[in-house]
Amino acid sequence: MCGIVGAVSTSAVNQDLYDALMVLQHRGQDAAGIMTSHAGRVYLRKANGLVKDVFRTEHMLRLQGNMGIGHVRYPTAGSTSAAEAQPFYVNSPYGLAIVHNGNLVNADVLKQDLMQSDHRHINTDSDSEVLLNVFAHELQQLTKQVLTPEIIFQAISGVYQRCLGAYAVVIMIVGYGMVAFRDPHGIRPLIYGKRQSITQPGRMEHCFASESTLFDSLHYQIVGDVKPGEAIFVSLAGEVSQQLCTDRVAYNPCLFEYVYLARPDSVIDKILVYQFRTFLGKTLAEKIQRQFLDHDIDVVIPIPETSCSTALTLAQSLGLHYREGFVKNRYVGRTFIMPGQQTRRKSVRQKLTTIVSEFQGKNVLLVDDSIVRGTTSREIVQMARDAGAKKVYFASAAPEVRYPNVYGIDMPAANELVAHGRNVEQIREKIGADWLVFQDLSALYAAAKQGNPDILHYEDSVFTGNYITGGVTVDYLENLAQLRGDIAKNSGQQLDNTQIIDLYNS
Ligand code: PCP
Repeated sequence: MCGIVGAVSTSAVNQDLYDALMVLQHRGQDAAGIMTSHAGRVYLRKANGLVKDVFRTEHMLRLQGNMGIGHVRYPTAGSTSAAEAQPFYVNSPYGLAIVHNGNLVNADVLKQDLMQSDHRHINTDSDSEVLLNVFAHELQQLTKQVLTPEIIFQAISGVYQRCLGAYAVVIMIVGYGMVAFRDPHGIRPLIYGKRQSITQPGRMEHCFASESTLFDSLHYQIVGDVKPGEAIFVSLAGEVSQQLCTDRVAYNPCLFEYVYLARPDSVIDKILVYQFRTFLGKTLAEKIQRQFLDHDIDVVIPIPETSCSTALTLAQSLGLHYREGFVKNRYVGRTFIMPGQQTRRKSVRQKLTTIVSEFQGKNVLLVDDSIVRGTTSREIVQMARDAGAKKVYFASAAPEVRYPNVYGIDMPAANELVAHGRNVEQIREKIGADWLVFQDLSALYAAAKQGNPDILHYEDSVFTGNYITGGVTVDYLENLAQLRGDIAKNSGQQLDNTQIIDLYNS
């Protein structure tokens, strides 16, 4: 996942885009970028680092114009070099720039087609550059005369025919406006908002973003989610056109957005993330009551921060005390979205410390939103014991994460997932807890249904191994694991076989 934003305004957008990226920082800590457009020129600043470090006053002053796009990167495809930070730009036709959240599963085939048949040069390993060039090619084929929204929508129909995978996208068309669209399954979120212009009364300003939260802080009103397969074009003058650009649509947003990725105050596809997570606390409590009727839990302790809302409801439902036994250092980022296992492990100990009084002599139930690689849970169980806990029980608000993600979450290799090929007892042993309980998938569906009864099926591949877009073969998964797994990320250190085995066993 990454965070994307785009705005067409009546005054300079640079500050709004910066503020929006600050709100989206939890979706990617690796790189950030903004491109704006003014009087037929584009202005770009992108680099590795957090938003606050990438943009200095001198950069902000250079980002001129009333239209612009922004991105925070969480690397799932391509490398982590600054050159692969977004936005990407291509000069023909018109001058196009993209920000993209998601992952194309047929990027390799598309890249070959683009180079051999469409004679387009792709300069990076990023699937977002591929996506931009597919759109550019489709648009080029159609623009014999004046560019109209209809032509743009036709080009997007061409993108839908060629691109498989997850893509929430905003593309800026220099001199014309910007178009936002979402893949035919609506896997990654994209929300549309608008507000009255202060400088030009009667005019509206428009914004697209990965999460709704930023609309609040930037005073936009939410118009709604961009629908799967839909494209919305906003011209420089603020005229809006929208169209469904494919008839092969299904509404299947990613379940993991609600479990972990999104902020709790976001509403995605009409589901309030906070309510989703609190609901999971009730269902988890019911499961604990069913499985461990005579449990001897003294206290419920969340593993901050995502799990807090679930843990509180769980404690209330079980009639137990909720205590904050772990303190999170707010200056350490989200460990899951850090690239590389060694960085993530080190960061857990830097991120969390214990308040000994909350553990000493107690049977504690630790609650986390999910167990992915098991990095956090292993460390945390040990820390609870070191702090004097008598028994350490563990509850995961999500079911076992058993399969790689191919739609933009950094879980590329099945053998890195602690639940892959293991049953609950084996996972319990691996993380060192006294007992372990996972949420059922049906509870996640029930939580989502509370918020939006109209969506019947979600993108749930990390729990089920069912990849809804098609195009995900065994060969694809093996290749992904080799290219993107932790071993590949550590290849700069030339690990030998023994070190690789150590990495997984440690
Ligand atoms: C992530 C999540 C779980 C961890 C990582 C699961 O925490 O909340 O605690 O992944 P693992 O099994 O591979 O360790 P963070 O990314 O630190 O985010 P937050 O503080 O928002 O919960």
